[in-house]
Amino acid sequence: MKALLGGVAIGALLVAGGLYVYKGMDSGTDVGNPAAGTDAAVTSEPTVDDAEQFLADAETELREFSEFGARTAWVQNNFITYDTNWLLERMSTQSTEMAVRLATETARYTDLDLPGDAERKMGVLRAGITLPAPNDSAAAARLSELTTRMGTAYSAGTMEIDGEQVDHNELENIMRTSRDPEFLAHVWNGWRRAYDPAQMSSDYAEMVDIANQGARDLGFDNLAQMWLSNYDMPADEMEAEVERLWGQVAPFYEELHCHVRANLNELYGDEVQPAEGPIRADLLGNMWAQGWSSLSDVASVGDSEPAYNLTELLEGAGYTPVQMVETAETFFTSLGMAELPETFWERSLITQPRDRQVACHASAWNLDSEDDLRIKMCTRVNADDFVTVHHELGHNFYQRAYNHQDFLFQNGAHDGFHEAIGDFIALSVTPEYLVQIGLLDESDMPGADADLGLLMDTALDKIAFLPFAVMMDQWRWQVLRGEIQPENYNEAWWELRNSYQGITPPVDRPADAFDPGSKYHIANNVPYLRYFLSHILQFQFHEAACEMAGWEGPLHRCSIYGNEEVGERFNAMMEMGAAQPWPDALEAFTGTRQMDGSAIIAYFQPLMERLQEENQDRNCGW
Ligand code: X8Z
Ligand code: ZN
Repeated sequence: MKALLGGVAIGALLVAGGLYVYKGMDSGTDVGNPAAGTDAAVTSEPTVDDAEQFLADAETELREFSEFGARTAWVQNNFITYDTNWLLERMSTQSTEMAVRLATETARYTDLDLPGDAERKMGVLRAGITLPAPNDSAAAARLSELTTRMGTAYSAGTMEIDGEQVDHNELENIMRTSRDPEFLAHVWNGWRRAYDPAQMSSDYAEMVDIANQGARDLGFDNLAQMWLSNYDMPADEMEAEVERLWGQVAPFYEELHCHVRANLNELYGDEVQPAEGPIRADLLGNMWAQGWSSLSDVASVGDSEPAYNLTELLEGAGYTPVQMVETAETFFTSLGMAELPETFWERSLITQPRDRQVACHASAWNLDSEDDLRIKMCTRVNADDFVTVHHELGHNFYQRAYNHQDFLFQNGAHDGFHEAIGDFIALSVTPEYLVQIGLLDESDMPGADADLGLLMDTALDKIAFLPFAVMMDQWRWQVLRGEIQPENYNEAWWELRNSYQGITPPVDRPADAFDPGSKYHIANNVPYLRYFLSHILQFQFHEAACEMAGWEGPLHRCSIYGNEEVGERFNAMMEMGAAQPWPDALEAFTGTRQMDGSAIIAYFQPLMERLQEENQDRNCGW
C-alpha cells in the first residue's frame, strides 16, 4: 500500500490516498504484542539499541505487507466486485491492526534520547496513520467495512440521463462543457443522489467516532490534530501556517470571483446568476467548483481572448490518452530522468474500460517500493487531463527518486511536496513549449498581448482552487474535533463553501443530503490540506527553477523543458524523500525554508492588477 498516491485509502494505512506515510502491514496476528518479544524485553527499560531493532523489524514487516496491500488494492480499484471489496476489507483490517500496533509500541521508546533518524521514524509510525482504530480487531474490521462501503459507493455511483446510466467521469465532463443552467443543476444534483447520502452520512459519522478513538489511544486530542502532526512542527503551529498562507492569497481569489461572477451574470442574466452575492456552484465548469479552467471562453478579461485552446490543439493533433502520458514522460526525461520502466506501460490503466467497474479518480502507484510504477486514470483528451497526467507522473518520478531510502522515509518531504511535483512540471507547458513539441504552430505563437489571457486560463485553475482546498479540511477538522455534529454535516459544509468560496447550491439541499460525500477525497478519506500546500509550493518551485535557468521574462512564459541542470537539482530534492525535515528539502531546491505565497502572487501580479482596475466599480465579495 505504500504507494498509492491518490487512490484508495486502506484503512489505516496508507494505502493510497493516504498513502504516504507508511505503507503496509501484516498478518493480523499478535495484535497488541510488543515486537520486542520476550517478557524481559517488555519489563526492562528499553535501550537505544532496542529502539533501533524495533524500527528495523517494523520496516521489514511494513515493507512486506505493503506490497501485498498495494496489489490487493490495485486489483480492487481496477475490478470492483463483491469479492474484491471483501479482499480489500480483509487486507485493510490487517493493515490497520498492524499500523496501530506499531504506533502503540513507539510509546515504549519516548523517554530515550534517540538519533535523529530513529526519532523521525518513530514520528512517522506514531502520527502517520490516516485512519487509526482503537487497538482491537472488531474496531479495525468495522472501520474497514465503513471505508470500503463509502469508497465503493463513490466509484460506483451513477445517474440516469436519457435512459442511460452515467458515471461520475462522464458527469464531470458534462459539468465541464454544458452551458445550459437547467441541465447543469440537474446533473449537479443528480450526482449528489447517485450514492445513498443518508447511508454515507451515517457511515461517515461512525467512522469519525472510531478513528477519533484510535487517535486518542495514540495520545492525540483527536484525528485532526494527528493529521496536522505530520509537518515537522506542532499541530497548532501548522494550522496557523495554513491561515497565514491563505491570508496571503485570499485577496487574489476575491478579485477573480468578482470578475467571473460579472461575466456569468452577463452570460446567464440576473435570474440565473445575480450580479451580487455568491456564485451558483454548478455554473463554474466543474462538479465541485474547485477548478474553473473550462470557463476560459466565459471569463476572458477585457479584449484579451484566450490565445489558444489546449483541448482543441490536442484533439486537432489526434492525440490519444497514451500519447498524452508519453508526452508527459518526455518532459521528465528531458530533465535528465530515466524513462519509466516497460512495466509501467504494460500494467497501467490509462483509459476507462467499459466492461467493468473501476475507481476512475486518477492515482499513481508504486506497488513494490522499487520500480513497479503505474498510474490508473480514466483519461480523456482535454486540457485538464493533460495537466493531470503530468500530476500523476510527478508522483511516480518522486516515488522512484526516493526508493533507495529506508522504508519509513520513502515518502514526500511532506504530502504537499508529493502533490506539487507534477503540477510544477505542468507550469512549464507554455506556448513556446507547445511549439517545441509540435502541438502549436509557430505562426500561432501568442505575443505579449495574449499574456493576460494566458494568465487568466491558469488563474481559473490555480487561484480558484485555493479556497476549495482550504475549506475541505476546515470541514473535516471541525467534524473531527466534534465542532460539527452529524446532524449539521451538510449545513456546515455549505456555510464553509459560502464563506471561503462564495458559492451557493443551485437547488435547495434536501434534509438527508450529504454533499461532502460527492467529493472523492471525503468518501475515500484522503486528507486535502496537501493540495493547498502543493498550490503554494509548485509556484515556489517554478520561480526557483526559472531563476536557476536564468530566465528573465514573465514567470508564466518560462519553461524548464530540456534543462538538465534544473532537473538534476530537482531530482536531488526528490531523492531526499522524507528523510529530513521538509524545510531542508525545500531549501535544497529553492534556497528558502518557508512555504510562502509570494511566488504565486508574483506569477499572477499582472492579471491581478488588471482585475483590480476592472473590478473598481463593482461591489465585490458576497
Ligand atoms: O486528487 C487529485 C489527483 C490525485 S492525487 C488526481 N487531485 C485533487 C483533486 O482531484 O481534487 C489533483 C488536484 C486536486
Ligand atoms: Zn496527486
